[in-house]
Amino acid sequence: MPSVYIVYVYEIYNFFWTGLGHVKPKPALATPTYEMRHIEHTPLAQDGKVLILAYDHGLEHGPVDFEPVPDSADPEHVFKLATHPAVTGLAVQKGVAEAYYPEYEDVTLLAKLNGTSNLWMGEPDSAVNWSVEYAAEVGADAVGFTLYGGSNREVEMAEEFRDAQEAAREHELPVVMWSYPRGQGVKNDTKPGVIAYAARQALELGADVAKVKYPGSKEAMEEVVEVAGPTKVIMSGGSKADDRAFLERVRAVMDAGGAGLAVGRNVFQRDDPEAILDALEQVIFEDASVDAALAER
Ligand code: FBP
Repeated sequence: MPSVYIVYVYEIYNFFWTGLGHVKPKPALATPTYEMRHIEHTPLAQDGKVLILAYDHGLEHGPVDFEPVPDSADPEHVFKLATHPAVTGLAVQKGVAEAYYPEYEDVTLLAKLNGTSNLWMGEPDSAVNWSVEYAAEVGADAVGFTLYGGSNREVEMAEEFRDAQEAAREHELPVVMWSYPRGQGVKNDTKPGVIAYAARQALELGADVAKVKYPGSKEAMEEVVEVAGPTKVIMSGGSKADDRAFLERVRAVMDAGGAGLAVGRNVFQRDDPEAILDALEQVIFEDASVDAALAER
């Protein structure tokens, strides 16, 4: 029978079946393929969990972020921290990767492809500073890209992301989106609905991991994780908080089904950064409570 008739027969059957109050069965969704291939089988995830040490602050915020612990201005100090077993990737810009990564090839290198200084006063935007091809040549195991949804520059940024994401697929590199709504279209970038939108945008545009701000509660984070589908959701560390408050946020993210954390200042602005990495290892990878993680120290 020609296939067109088969379709007619199927549609007529459905018309009567659903007309009788039956729910039309939905075709099973195919298993997401890129997610599985690019994250689970790359060093960026361990047991499906992610702990990225972010160190692009020298560009994004300037040396002021290194003042609390002056040693942190030295990239070597942070590359050494990235050898902690809990760290699944170190996010740096091109110049830092070129200068230091060759000595630390055991570190999983996440090439942060775009970034802009705090000296820029225009609508939120981020210059693409290196290509995926060049990052792969330097040794990158993953790439990262900021998208400012709601900025007047969103369209151009999304187009730049498209090029990077497709090149990353060719190189089989997982893609992390720093999904930060801000700019003229965004009144409040910490509203749960805005953060959920940011996570969804990461899924829609093809990111494997969405790095988003904490939406304020475990319940709100559950919604964020839900709408991101197969895209893993990780929390952005934020400015330095005390140990308990910080770990409680991380615990809430994990309890909400999040995959982990990308953190900078809450590690390298501490006098004992290894101690907080130990605690994060417990909470993220060993499912420990905050009390248990703090008691270990
Ligand atoms: P923190 O954990 O220090 O917040 O770092 C995460 C990060 O996304 C960095 O990669 C980036 O430099 C910084 O935050 C950008 O912060 P913001 O744009 O919110 O000032």
